[in-house]
Amino acid sequence: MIGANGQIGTELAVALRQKFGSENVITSDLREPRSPKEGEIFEIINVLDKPALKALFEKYKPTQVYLLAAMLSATGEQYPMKAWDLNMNGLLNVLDLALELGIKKIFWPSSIAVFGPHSPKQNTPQYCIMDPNSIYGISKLAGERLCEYYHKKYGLDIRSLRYPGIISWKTAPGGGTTDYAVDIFFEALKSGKYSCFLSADTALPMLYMEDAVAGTIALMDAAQEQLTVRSSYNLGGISFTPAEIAEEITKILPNFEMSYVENDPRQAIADSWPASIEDTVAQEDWNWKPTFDLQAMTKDMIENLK
Ligand code: AKB
Repeated sequence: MIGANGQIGTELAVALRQKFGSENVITSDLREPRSPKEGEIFEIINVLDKPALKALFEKYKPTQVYLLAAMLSATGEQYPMKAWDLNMNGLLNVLDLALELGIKKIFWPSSIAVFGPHSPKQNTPQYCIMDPNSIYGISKLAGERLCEYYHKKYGLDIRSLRYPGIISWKTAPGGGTTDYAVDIFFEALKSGKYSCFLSADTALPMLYMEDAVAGTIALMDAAQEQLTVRSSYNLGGISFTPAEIAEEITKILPNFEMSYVENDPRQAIADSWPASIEDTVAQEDWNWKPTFDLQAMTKDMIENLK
């Protein structure tokens, strides 16, 4: 797993270690994890350093690679060329080395950021107009096209999900537009209030980490012939606005106060994204079914963060 110290990697790695055994999962990132555990194999790697990545693959001979290293939407707007470089060349390095070294299976995350202002806003379908206008979304859409291309042209077994905003309590996300929906829980418990950088009525698709991890593993376990999408699968979970999540938190923490900051650059990114996602193709192909709604997620987040 490359980019294993991030929000998704941290929890996906735990699930993969449980499934395959610690000795069979190699995690890697630019820096050491904050709390390395005994018996876990970790390597420092920069996915843009192709010779070092090749040496790593030759050392461990992985059968599957999870490429999670990426720059997200908000940070991407601050460093557009760095985001493009990491998101595109990181993927190309892995795809090329997979072909060269015969690595069997790749997981690469895409995002709801592949959609844009002319995509249908509600229940955005698998196939529709896609005109992303953030560098992150543009890189993810280009990446999806590359994944499908490498699958069709070279037979590479690459699988991908269009993650919505992922909500979790173990590791905070960093640099995304959907991050408010995680920050809000930390602040609600710490200070009893939260100042939100998105407007009260900005609905966005979100998913609880437990569902995201289960969905990722289900996709990776699915038989090849079940999969009809080789770009990236739509993955819907919960759709809610800042006002709705604040209301849900208030049911458990009655003194919680929410305020809103205007003119944050992340608002424009959020406004260009879907409010909700339609994911029947994932349901039909590999039985995707999320289990957490807004209420269950809020309860679980607060219980665990406490
Ligand atoms: C972001 O906000 O950039 C990410 C995403 C939706 O891909 N969480």
